[in-house]
Amino acid sequence: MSILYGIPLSTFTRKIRFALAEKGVDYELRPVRMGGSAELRQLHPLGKVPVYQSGDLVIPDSSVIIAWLERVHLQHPLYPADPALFAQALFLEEYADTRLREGIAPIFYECTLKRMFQKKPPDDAVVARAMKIVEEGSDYVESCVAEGPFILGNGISVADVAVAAQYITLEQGGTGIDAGRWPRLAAWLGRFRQRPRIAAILEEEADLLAEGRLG
Ligand SMILES: N[C@@H](CCC(=O)N[C@@H](CS)C(=O)NCC(=O)O)C(=O)O
Repeated sequence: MSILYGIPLSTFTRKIRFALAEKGVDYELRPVRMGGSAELRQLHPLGKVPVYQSGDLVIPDSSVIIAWLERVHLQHPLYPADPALFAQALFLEEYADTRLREGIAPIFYECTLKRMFQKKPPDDAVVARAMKIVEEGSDYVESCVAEGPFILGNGISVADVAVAAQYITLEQGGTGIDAGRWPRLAAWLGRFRQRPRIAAILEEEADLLAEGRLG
C-alpha cells in the first residue's frame, strides 16, 4: 500500500488526505518527525510534509503529489477536463497554498500552537496582520465560488481540496468564515466538510486537537 508521510494537523497533509479520500485511494498515513529531522530530509530536500511513496517512487510536495495521482488514479478526477476550469482550479490551488497560507499559518501558530505547546498568548499584532491577508484572500475566493455544489460549479476539483485544507486550519486557529461577509465561501465549506469521507478525516483531527496533539 502507498504511504503518506505527514501528520493529520498539517494543512498540506490534509490537502492530500482530502484528495486521496475523494479519489477513493487507500494509503497508510505514516507520522514523521518534523522540524528538519534527518529522516524527513531523506524524503524531501526541504524537510517538509507531505511526502507520498508508491513503491520505490518518493514524491514530495502536495501539488506534485496530486498531479501524479491524477495520472495514476484516473477515477474521480480533480483536474477539470475543460481547459478554462482546469486553469482556474490550478490557480486557486496555488493561491490557497501560497497567499491564503501566508495569512492562515501565523493565525494557527499564534492562537493554537503557541497556547498548546508554549502556554503563551498570541501576539495580537501578528494576528491582526495575518487577518488582513485572510480577509483580502477571502474576498478573492468569494468572487471565485460558483453556485455550487463545488467551488468551480458541478465538479469537484483540486481547488476544493486545497482551499478547504487552508480554511480548516483557520478554524483550528479559532476563526471561522464570517457567513455574512463571505456567504458563498461559507456555504461551500459547509457543504464540503459534510462529505462523508471528509467528515471522517475532520473528526479524527478534532479528536487530536482536543487531546492537544498534532498527530
Ligand atoms: N509547498 C509544500 C508546502 C509543504 C509545507 O509547508 N508543509 C509544512 C507542514 S503543513 C511543513 O512541512 N513545515 C515544516 C517546515 O517547514 O519545516 C507542499 O505543497 O507540500
